[in-house]
Amino acid sequence: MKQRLVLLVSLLVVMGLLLAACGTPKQQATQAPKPAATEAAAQPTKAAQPTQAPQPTEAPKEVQPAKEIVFYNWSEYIDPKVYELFEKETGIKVVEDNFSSNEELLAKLQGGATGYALIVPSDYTVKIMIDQGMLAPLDRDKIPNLKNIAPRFRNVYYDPGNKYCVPYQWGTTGIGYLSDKVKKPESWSVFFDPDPNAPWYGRMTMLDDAREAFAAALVYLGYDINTTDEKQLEEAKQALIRAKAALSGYDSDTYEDLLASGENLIAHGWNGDFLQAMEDNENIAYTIPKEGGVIWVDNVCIPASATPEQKVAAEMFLNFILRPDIGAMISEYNYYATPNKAAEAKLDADFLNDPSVYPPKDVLDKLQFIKPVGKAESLYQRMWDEVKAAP
Ligand code: N2P
Repeated sequence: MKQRLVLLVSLLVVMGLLLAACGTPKQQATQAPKPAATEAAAQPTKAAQPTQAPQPTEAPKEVQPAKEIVFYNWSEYIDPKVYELFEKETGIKVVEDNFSSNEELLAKLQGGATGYALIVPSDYTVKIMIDQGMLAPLDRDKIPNLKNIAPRFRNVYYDPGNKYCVPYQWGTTGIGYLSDKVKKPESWSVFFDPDPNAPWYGRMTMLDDAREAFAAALVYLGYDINTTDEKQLEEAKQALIRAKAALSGYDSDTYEDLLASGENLIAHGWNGDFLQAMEDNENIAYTIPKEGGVIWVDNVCIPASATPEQKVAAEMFLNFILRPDIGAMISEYNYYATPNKAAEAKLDADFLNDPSVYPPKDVLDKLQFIKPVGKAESLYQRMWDEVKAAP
């Protein structure tokens, strides 16, 4: 085992040297005077405020990292301690702003919002953003810890070779419930064929998320969750409107807390959020109904609108969160599975064996990825608006 590791490490070193040798002269010229990330980290203020005026004979100046960056993220998705540790090491402050759905993130950036150095789109949204030129390609030399990513997260359809994004966490969408008050919902019918006499009628939430809500309805109806067939979508819309009468609301941020407090009894949501809430209420349980559900991979990417200074700082942050210890810290906080192989090695066996985090094969086989649907994107949006507007 150890021997294999040594072999792997030497292989990586050799590959790294080869890659470095392949760099263009220009890259080499700018890289040569660059201090290693940790050195820069040790002297953030010195690096940020050069005291000497640059001499004309000096090599071209490195872009200095921004002193503060904004991370546009899902709520409760990262341990705030990660920001503290990063700031201690680099002097760079990370400020977090939150969004609640991929569509919100996309609309915000398409609307011209700037100032974000890092964003966290899911798989299908990464593809949409790359196709629309909304992401900045990563400078892989600045993110050597990319080597920690497990091979199966490297050649993903939405970003082959991780050219634009770092896989962050992955998970599933299913149903959370209070096991002391409700028997395990085996089917999505709990939402789409709701029993008005059940104690959970009116005490359920669904994600405030067009693609996730339609995916739940479509999978219940036995259709492809990425269908572009208008009739099927219309049927799904009707199912969502039927469910609406049994909901206390749509919620993607606090649904797990409303379950933990006992205010709600059943919620459509993401596995890790329910597991987090188990800390407050041990009766919370998570299940994927017999019809199946959604599987997704979230990714940290740099928007094309980031300034060079923000991009350099963002890449330092990406390299930081890819460290095995930080990757493990993130999963220990948010209870989502990590695509970081080196971080996984640091996680408890209990976590790695939890079927709510790592679904067994028979469940995995029933999960589908949400995919970009092209022109039908606006159809989904219009129908979702109609669901939201329905009485
Ligand atoms: C974290 C939300 C998980 C993101 N609160 C789902 N893509």
